Amino acid sequence: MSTADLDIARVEADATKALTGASSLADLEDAKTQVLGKKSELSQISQRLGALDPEQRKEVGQALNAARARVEAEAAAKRDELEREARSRQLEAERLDLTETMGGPARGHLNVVTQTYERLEDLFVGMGYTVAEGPEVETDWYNFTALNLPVAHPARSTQDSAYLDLGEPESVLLRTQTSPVQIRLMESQPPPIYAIMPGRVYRRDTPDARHNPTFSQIEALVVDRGITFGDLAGTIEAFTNAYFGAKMHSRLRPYYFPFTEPSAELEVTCVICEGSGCRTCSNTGWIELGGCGMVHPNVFRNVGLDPEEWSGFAFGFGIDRLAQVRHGIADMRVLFQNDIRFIEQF
Ligand code: 2NL
Repeated sequence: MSTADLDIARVEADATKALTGASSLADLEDAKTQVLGKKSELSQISQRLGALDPEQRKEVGQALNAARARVEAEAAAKRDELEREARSRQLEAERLDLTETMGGPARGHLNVVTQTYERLEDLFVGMGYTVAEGPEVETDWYNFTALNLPVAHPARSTQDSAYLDLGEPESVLLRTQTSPVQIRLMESQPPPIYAIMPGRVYRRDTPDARHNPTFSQIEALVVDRGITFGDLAGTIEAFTNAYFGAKMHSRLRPYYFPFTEPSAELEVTCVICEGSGCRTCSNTGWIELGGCGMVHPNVFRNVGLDPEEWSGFAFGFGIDRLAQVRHGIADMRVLFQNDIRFIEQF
């Protein structure tokens, strides 16, 4: 075994080490030039072959070619490996996930009062009622006179109602209730009538926990033959069960409204204590929601209906108030302040 052989083994080992140590394709190119190029140790040994005798030249030459072939194979393998690594790094960096979605802009939702409108409409439509609408600017006739409100009634005062500077003084106003829509309905179509009128009404109230100058009201009107107070009470109980749940009940207590006779105040089981008595219901177990009664004969006469032939009932309550009671909202004013932290809860 010649010293040249030993040299070849050492040179091959060094070359292999230099190649496998390359950490990038550029590194590998440098290492290849260094271990396989013209100035490499392998090339230098080749150049010295001519000085050997033929026997030795053949032997060393073969060993040298074999070593160079292995080093070249090692370089090619290393190149493959580095290329694979570079490709997967690039793929990872440029990864495009076609299943990824952007979500889009956040969507809002209807205000809790609007949601209450819609639930009420759904509920009454489900009971066979139609939904009627009318103007928010009304005449004294539709808002008061036709409803049997005497001329001296306090609701007519400029302290309670918002009159417009239009026509005769105190003849046009922002409606203080939705009842004028009921008058218009009775004028425009013959009975039977089973209808609700939701809408905005206006009163010159100072805002507090239970009042706001602008609020929403819903009234129901039934006009048919042989309608009784029992129909009224049953309808209100059915509504209470449907809207609040089967555990909730209604009760009617004598009251006075000029447009109904007899009239009653409408109360439902306290949602907070479910009737056992608490601070919210002043220990009565009941919460006042609105009013109701049998349509006054004068109201029928005012729209040209014969009170001997037709009878009916009406009831009304505040929609904001209903939302307040149902959701246990302590102060009604938050319904109109549009604080996003409140609005988002519904
Ligand atoms: C309440 C009470 C009520 C009516 C509204 C009415 C309408 C006509 C005839 C007779 Cl056309 N009555 N509406 C009757 C009783 C009570 O509302 O506290 N609302 C907030």
